[in-house]
Amino acid sequence: MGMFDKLKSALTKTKDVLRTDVRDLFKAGVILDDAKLEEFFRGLVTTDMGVVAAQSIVDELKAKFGGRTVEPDDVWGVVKGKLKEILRGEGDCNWDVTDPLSPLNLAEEGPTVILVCGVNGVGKTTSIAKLANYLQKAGKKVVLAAGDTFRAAAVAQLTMWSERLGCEIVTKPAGTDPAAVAFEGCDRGVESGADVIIIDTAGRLQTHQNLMQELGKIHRVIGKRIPGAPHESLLVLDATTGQNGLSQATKFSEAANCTGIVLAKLDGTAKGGVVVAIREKMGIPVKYVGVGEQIDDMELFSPDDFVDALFSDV
Ligand SMILES: Nc1nc2c(ncn2[C@@H]2O[C@H](COP(=O)(O)OP(=O)(O)OP(=O)(O)O)[C@@H](O)[C@H]2O)c(=O)[nH]1
Ligand SMILES: [Mg+2]
Repeated sequence: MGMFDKLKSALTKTKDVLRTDVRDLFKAGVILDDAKLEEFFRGLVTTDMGVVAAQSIVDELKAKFGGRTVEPDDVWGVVKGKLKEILRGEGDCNWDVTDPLSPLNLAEEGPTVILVCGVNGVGKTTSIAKLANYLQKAGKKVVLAAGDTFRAAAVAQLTMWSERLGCEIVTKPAGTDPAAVAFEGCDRGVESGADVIIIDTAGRLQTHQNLMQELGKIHRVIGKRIPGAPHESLLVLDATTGQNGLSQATKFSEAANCTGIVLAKLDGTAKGGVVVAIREKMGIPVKYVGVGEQIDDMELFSPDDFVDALFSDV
């Protein structure tokens, strides 16, 4: 399956919401009145894109077509155009869609360090494996650091991925200070001439202040070993939690100075519109989306592809 088809298929559940709710609203020759716009608004909100974005789309439709008969293609053209505009934001996600590494802020010299954090079970470790796979395919030498020392199984999980990927991994016994693992991961990366060091962390709740402080410490320790690092601090969010996941983002962003979001599990949810809400509410761009459990089930986030996939055959 090509990238676009994979994205389309991942968005199936979200597309279903739009398909069943709104397909009949914009038939050729039908007058676009307030009742239809209200129903469309509800359909959009059901995808978890947030009321602000949904309202701005409906407002634009009303201004352009309100009270008139419509051509479906014209309506969808406006909807897609507006969504793309919102998702492009300030233009900070206009990366090269042909290069999966282009969203990453790579170090100019020496290894790039990527710190990965998020709530329990959102998809951090799997996303790290997917990212490492992309990097290795591009010829980069990767070192992983198993900074989730909270659970022994977490080290085993990342070790399994490192073996499958054939990349080096730094591990320490369960209970070790995760900042020490991160430090050693950086050490090892520098010594071995790695291009990228990716540091896993234990899942944590944003409400646990001590764990948030621990994350801040990991971030600081990395910067002590490699000035300017981490170059990327990725927050992984679980798309299936929709907008509820957004409350996590601010606290993590404060603690780990997040530079990008990986939205995992987009394939399992009808709330794919959450990408739009993230864009509207947070200052951090979505850089990658997870579309399955396999190693190559992650895609660079492109506003155009996302919107086109979302509205293909609606
Ligand atoms: N369908 C789907 N499943 C995913 C995706 N990403 C991760 N998963 C699954 O989600 C589960 C949790 O993934 P992990 O990578 O272990 O999550 P984590 O955030 O590291 O979890 P903790 O370390 O326990 O906090 C696993 O079963 C993964 O296979 C995705 O994009 N799509
Ligand atoms: Mg994990």
